[in-house]
Amino acid sequence: PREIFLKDYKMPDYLFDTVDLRFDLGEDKTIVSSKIAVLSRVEGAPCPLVLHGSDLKLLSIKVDGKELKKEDFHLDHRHLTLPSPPASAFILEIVTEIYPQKNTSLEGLFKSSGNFCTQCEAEGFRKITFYQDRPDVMARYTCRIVADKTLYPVLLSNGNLLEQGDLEGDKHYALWEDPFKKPSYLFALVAGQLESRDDKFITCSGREVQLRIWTPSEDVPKTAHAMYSLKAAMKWDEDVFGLEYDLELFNIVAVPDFNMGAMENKSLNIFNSKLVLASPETATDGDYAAILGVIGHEYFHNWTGNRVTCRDWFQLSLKEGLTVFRDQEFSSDMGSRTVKRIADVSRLRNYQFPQDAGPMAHPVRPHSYIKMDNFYTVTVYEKGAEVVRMYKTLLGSSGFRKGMDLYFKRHDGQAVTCEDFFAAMCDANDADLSSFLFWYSQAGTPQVRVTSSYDPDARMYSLKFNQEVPPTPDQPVKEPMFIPIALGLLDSNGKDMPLTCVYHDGVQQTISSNDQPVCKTILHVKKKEEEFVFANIPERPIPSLLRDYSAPIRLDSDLTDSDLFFLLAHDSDEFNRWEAGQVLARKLMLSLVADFQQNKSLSLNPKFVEGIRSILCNTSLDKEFIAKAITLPGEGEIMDMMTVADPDAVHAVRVFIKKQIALNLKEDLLATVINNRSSETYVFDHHNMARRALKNTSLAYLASLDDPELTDLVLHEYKSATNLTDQFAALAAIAQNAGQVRDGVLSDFYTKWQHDFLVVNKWFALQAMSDIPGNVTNVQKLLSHPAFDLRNPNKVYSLIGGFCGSPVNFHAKDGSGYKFLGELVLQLDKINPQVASRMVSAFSRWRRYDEHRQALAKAQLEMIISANGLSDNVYEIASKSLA
Ligand code: HT7
Ligand code: ZN
Repeated sequence: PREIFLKDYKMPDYLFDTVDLRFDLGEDKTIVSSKIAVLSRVEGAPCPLVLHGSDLKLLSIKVDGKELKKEDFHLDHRHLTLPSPPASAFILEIVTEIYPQKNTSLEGLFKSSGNFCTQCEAEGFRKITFYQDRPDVMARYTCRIVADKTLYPVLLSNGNLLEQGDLEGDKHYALWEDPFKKPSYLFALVAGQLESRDDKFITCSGREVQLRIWTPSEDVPKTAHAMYSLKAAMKWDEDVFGLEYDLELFNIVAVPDFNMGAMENKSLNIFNSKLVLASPETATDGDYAAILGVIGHEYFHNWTGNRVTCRDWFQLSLKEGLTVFRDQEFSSDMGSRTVKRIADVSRLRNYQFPQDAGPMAHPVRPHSYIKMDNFYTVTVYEKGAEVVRMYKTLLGSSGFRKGMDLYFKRHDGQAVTCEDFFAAMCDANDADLSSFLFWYSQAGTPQVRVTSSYDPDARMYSLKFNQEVPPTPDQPVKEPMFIPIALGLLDSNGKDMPLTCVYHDGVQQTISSNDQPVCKTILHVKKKEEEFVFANIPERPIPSLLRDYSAPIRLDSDLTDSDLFFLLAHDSDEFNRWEAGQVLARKLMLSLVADFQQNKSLSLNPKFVEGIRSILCNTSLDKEFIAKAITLPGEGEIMDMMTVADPDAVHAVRVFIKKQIALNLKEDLLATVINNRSSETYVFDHHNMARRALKNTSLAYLASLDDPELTDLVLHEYKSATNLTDQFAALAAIAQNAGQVRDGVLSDFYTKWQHDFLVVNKWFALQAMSDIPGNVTNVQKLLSHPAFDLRNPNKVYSLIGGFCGSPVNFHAKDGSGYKFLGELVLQLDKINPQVASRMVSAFSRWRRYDEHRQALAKAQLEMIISANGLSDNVYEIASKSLA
């Protein structure tokens, strides 16, 4: 397979002005006719026009109306080349035949539940027709769709509907025109039996926009929350960024077979059904929140991605990092900012940190790829969002907004780079952020060590920072990063001290004066070693560092346990209160893991239990915050901190602490469950979600004791639940403990929900993720369950992905988990390479485990890589994992 490098980027020699497409959708084949108005960029300098194409049957090709003969073009399995096209503007017409019914890759044009649907990002358009399938080729499109009227009554594409009508032979057509220039990856078509929920939105300038959410008719009642989310997102983008929607129509279509969550095609967003459909009985609070976030995300792409797009795929984070940041801010504004921040940081730590420390580590802007699909990663998305967040931290809200305004003013309608975004931020604020660009080019999570000292006589408090950016594949040596550290200093009453001035590099910087006290500042840490000395500090403070997690780094400080307990109780930065508890928990878990490995008996520090009790019983705290604060760090997070990851020890320790907490706080937990039971009607708002989160977290603690009385309580919660959040939480609580009760409830749940594929997927995932020893056999059995289908990505992610997320069973010492995955990756690769390569990623950190496990996992990777006909997708991940 060929590797593509950022350094080799070249502007296209040909530009396309307009593209007129016609689709004749048939039962066994589809004919795609395209008519492209081509403009030569370098007039008079003849050069070949190379079009991408994959799995296409070429029927005809014409230049300026004249059919080309075989010798006038060259065709291989990836390209169609015209060696000497006309030197000035010309019309290129191409007709191809494709087979959407056989397309199980879910890329290009495919069928999902009987409906036609497209997915063109990143390079799927080339599976539809020959084209310069790259984001810097932007053109205006029309799309005529012709199809059977009974089978496909609804025909949709981007932009505005120009015409529609009947044709002979029970066929009909629709003609769509998108007035905005777009790259091919934003093209979309949907044809099928769908019905819509309709609504409208009046924009800030008074224009009316028709909103339609399309699903199979029986699902329309489940689209109310998606519609609410869409309208909220449209309003938010106007209020916060001054960005107004630009067409009269906005369509969303939900499909059950989709490789990712959703796709932001211009005015025709296509969504995985699980991110559209929700009712209180069939979706959890987590699903409701995910729908809000993803509907927002795809809508926000209309400006950050569509109006201003990426020059090349290396710049993916330009649109994705920025749009994730925007959806995070939107969700924060719609709920609790702290809780959302905690959830986002946990995601970063649990998924992105391990990627940044493994063989697939890559910068936010990668330097190379074999298959672009493999770079839709937590690094590009979540770390990319943190990079955008740092601009806001450094420039302030209004500075950030000025930068965004300038970005749109300069680049509307263009395909640009991360430097263009950076330049807009700097220029709008007259700021010099030069070394900040390393965040785009250097992989690896910076490790920052902070040491403090206090001089009571001089009333000076010093913080010394030392940063290390670890080596990553192809990047052994790194430059220091520009790290914004938000900080406050707490006095002995737990109050923030006023910060007046700080000495840095021998230069005194004023922070605030007496009449306008400031208690928080942002330190700009740019060198490998750097000291900041605060003046006028009356007593030894307790520092609250990296407030609101102001940079995506691993921070290590000289705070003692008692400092951490103090911060947990008093920090005015709620994120850092949670963080203090997590640091304590991580330290505790690591020391118990060491005890476990040395066969010492485990005992839990009573101060830790008391800390949890004081949070649990603190009525002044937000309930969702409490739920987060009493939840222990995940097993992956702890393993990630060990030299040799030991899944069994980490699991045993986490279970031990959970049970100890449950035992010691049983009465408080019981009271929490009883006092926070849900009302009859389900309401999706912060207050009610927070109650449910706290009640269900407490319930899980209690259930861990596997005590018959408590099991009865959990069963009661299961049976009396009036919404899926409570019912599924009770089911999950019971499912922790093997036995008849578990089996009975799992089968009851399936019987109840077998007609709803989205709920059944949760049922698969719950069983797949189970820590019950030897669970691989159960998961193996579930592969042949009538509701399972290897061709549906959601089912694969639930069952196979879920299983790989259970450290004890996936990493079982006998290698059964690895063997299970190895065999499945090869089966899946024949069906859907994108999904297969996501699954094979579970092997990528095999070197983190003991030698015995390493050998077993490596053998599976070697078996995979030596298989015949392996896709480029799986090859890239497997080969990089073995390198
Ligand atoms: N921009 C979208 C990316 C996407 C995608 C990429 C590769 C293969 C399939 C895909 N489906 C959607 C989604 C987003 O981030 O908004
Ligand atoms: Zn996106």
